[in-house]
Amino acid sequence: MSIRRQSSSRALILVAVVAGALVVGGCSSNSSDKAAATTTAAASSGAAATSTGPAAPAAVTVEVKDMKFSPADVTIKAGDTVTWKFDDRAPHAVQGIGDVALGINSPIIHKGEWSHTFTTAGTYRYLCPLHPDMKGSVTVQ
Ligand SMILES: [Cu+2]
Repeated sequence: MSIRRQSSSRALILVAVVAGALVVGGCSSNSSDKAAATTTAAASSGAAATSTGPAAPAAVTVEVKDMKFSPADVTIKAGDTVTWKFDDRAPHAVQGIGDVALGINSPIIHKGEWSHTFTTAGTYRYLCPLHPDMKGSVTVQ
């Protein structure tokens, strides 16, 4: 019984001390503490954006082989680059379908690579003009 009473009075003292510290802290340097906290948060979120955000463009490779694009449909983010890797018995090309895909126009390539960077969101369909059954698409988010 006496132990319990003692511990509860200790708890009361502890609460009073913490409350006093909060009041003192609030009075002495409230605005500068807030400013420091805001600066720290901004700095850490900025660092996170640098390491994992959209600043790092990705590269996606589409194989042009066995008379097909593989994978035929890819999804990327704006700013990413798609590289078509041509390695087939026959030469092929990548040609955009429709006005939205006007900039997608590779030369005819037998062995080699051609890249295009997509900066605007949308779905871009393309085909091989030499073999119109060969089709693919790039979806830019
Ligand atoms: Cu072809």
